[in-house]
Amino acid sequence: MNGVITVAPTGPIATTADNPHVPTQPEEIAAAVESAYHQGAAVAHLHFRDAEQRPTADLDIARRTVDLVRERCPILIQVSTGVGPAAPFEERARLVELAPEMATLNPCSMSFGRVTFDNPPEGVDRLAARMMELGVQPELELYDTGHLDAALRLRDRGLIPERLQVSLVLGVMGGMAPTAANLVMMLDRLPEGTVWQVVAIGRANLMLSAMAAALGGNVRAGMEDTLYLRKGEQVPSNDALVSRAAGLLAAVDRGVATVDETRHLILGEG
Ligand code: KMH
Ligand code: ZN
Repeated sequence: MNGVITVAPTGPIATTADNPHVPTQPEEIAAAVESAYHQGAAVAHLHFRDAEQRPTADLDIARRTVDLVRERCPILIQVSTGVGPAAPFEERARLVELAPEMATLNPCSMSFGRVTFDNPPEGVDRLAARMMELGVQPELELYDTGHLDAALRLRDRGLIPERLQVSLVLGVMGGMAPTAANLVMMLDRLPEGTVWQVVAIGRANLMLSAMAAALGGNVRAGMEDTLYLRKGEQVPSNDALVSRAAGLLAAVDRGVATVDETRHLILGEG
């Protein structure tokens, strides 16, 4: 089956001081997404930044960024409700009011580097329910084994769709270590039919993305997850990571899913 590439051009942490090519302003993010779309990305996972490059849940900045992306290309939009681990939960949750096609749902609180990433159970329930009301497809971000059980409980209570869409996130300090064994262990536990991708943070990005391509998963690519193509070589643009992901899929005889195919595969449309 063709693999879906999600571009994650900008995360919650890195700024242009870390890599001068990280897009941070709405126009820059929209340009990076359009370019990634032409390299094969079908989904754009979006974080927003204020004028000082700080992660923000400001609805005006978010709306402007989303509008600029939509003007440029028909890529599917996935808004991050993670925003930045230190942003207040209720502000983060409001972003789904933009009614994007998809949004992330982080099911558990955890340490995230040196800060606490707060996802209180009652708030997660409310956010999940609101996403259902708005028709926003949730992607569950699973940073550890128990996060899958939390996602299954949401499903069993009817708060998320029956078929799970998950990101297996490896390499966040406070979550699972980025090892092949951890990925395989998580895959073994996913319910039949789960739509999954790997989000591999840092040095193991290439190895774990290659595993995702080889094992039939979807691939996330972008400067949210790594600022280096390989040791000592900074990423020159998000495109370099997106085209590398397309190359990984091609190497295992898989194609790259188009936006229409992705609408069908993930959103069940058409
Ligand atoms: N920032 C990543 C470690 C989200 O944005 O909601 C995980 C992520 C989750 O992309
Ligand atoms: Zn993110």
